[in-house]
Amino acid sequence: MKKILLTGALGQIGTELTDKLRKTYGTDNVIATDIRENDSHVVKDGLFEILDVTDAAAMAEIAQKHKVDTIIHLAALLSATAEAKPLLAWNLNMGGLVNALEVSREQNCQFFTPSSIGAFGPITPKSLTPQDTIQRPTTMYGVNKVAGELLCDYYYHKFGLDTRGLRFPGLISYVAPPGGGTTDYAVEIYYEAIEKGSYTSYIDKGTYMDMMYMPDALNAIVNLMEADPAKLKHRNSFNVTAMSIEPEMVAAEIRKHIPSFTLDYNVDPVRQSIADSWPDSIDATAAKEEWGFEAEYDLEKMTKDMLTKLEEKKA
Ligand code: VAH
Repeated sequence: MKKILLTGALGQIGTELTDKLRKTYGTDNVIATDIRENDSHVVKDGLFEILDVTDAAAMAEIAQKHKVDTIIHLAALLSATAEAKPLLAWNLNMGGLVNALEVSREQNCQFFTPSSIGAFGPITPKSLTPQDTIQRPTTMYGVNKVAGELLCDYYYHKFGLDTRGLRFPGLISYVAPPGGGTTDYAVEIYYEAIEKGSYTSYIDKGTYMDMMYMPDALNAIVNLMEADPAKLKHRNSFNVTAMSIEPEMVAAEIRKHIPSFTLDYNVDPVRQSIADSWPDSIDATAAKEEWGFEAEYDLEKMTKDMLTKLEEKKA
């Protein structure tokens, strides 16, 4: 039975992944950690430890104390925050990753950390971006993600560490709001459709980006980690996606449920320039062929579920 240390457990992915891992592997086999604590189910419903991932000794101590055999490292600053605080992003995103890889190596843990479509840049082919292609990102977040992919590959080839990772698109969830991302508009639009019946997007119309509903992202993490290693030709950077969308498409889908919904724009040049440097769509063939990746939710099914669940939360 796996014994999992999860960093960044109070973040957008971590909040829901903690629940899924506890249900899948048993509550006592998941040690959720984050730099602070709160009164959420993540802290109250199972094992939780405060951990600053830049503190290598503290991470090693928690891993040893709980005798973990798997580390899922999520703690990181996202693209927009990283662009505003590039040196902090480098220190946290890369320092935290090196610490998690070293603890995994020293304690022979299976390892997962997410990459992102942000690992691609403006000279990458923008449509159906291949699994293996040029990566010259122009953001600090993208530099962190490319370096992270290469570092995780290095730990696999050099030390035999079982490292695995996914290039996530924008993730959409009704549970924990994102923070500091470029794709956050695709979450905010649903919340504000329910709250105000309108949304002002900081990303311009016609700006296509890959997105995925959180349940599909959580399944992808567990399925990749459970995949037969003999079938993996790639390790730390599988392209995964469910849809390539732009704001007007989301608005049209919302109007099927809230006919009066209105969308207008106040474009944020910083996050727009980040979005413009990313692919319009990526090719997930390798993930499908090597470990059976499939997304269950398209825009229509996700929109129906998001609006239903947000209405329930509001009630
Ligand atoms: C961000 N949500 O916007 C993250 C993600 C592909 C986007 O990496 O920074």
